[in-house]
Amino acid sequence: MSEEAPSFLVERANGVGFVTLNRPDQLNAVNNAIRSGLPAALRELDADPSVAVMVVRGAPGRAFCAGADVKEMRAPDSVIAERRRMINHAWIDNLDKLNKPVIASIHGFCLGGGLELALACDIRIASADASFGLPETALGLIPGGGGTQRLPRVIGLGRALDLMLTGDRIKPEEALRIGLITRLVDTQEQLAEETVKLAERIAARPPLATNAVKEAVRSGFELDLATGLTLEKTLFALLQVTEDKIEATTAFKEKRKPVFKGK
Ligand code: CO8
Repeated sequence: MSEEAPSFLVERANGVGFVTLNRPDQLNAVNNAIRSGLPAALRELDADPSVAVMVVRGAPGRAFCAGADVKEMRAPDSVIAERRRMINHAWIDNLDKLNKPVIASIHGFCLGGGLELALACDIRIASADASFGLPETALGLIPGGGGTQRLPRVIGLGRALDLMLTGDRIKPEEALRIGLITRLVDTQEQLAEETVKLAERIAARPPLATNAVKEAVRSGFELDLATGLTLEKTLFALLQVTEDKIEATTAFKEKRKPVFKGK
């Protein structure tokens, strides 16, 4: 792979937007081009009416993503400036602002910032060659892309602390068992196929309802139960008057396939 090759690729097909990390020789480690470009690419797909679901994946090879590019790491001039930079350029946090669902399609190494990126996605599917870990303490660091916060929310406090304090890598069967991923297939080829099938299946559903589910669950997770239930009711009420809801119930009565417009 020449240095001129783009660090990530963006494609669209059948209602699905794909962002592919494209540094396979460096195990798709996150460089500045990815850090600055990937959030904007996802935002663009999120705003594109032809796209209903997004997929983040790694170019074929040995990794989804082996984390931040360790070779680019430099000691900052000032810790105050570094803290400010980390907060202002929290690129993975941008995924929290996306309305449409994002699927992380994971093969090979999924480490450090790579796992943190996957944790910011809504569904994680992996192939049997995947391995997961947050090795940052071995570098004298802590996960800085949301791992300390999102991992406990996904797999629970005890398991998250175990993974972060040991830096241990876990296999996909274990990741499936503890809920870090929700789908597991055998090969990278199957992963590519199953990811597309899954994304297209979700993309075929009424998009306003899909996005509302994402909002209800993600926002509600940070709220107390009563406020979350109110949010759910508000979104439910809003959906009641959409053309897609009327089409879905009419099609059910008429025993035909509904045609959704995203309105
Ligand atoms: N950064 C830069 N280059 C990398 C990285 C990386 N994270 N990982 C692998 N590479 C490169 C190697 O340098 C090597 O390049 P080259 O052939 O030019 O020497 C190539 O990829 C292949 O790697 P290896 O030869 O090391 O392959 P091995 O099979 O021997 O080992 C491992 C694979 C175990 C994955 C090993 O490469 C490794 O330990 N990599 C580092 C993993 C790591 O520590 N990741 C965490 C980084 S810190 C982090 O992510 C903090 C996130 C903070 C904010 C969020 C931003 C993303």
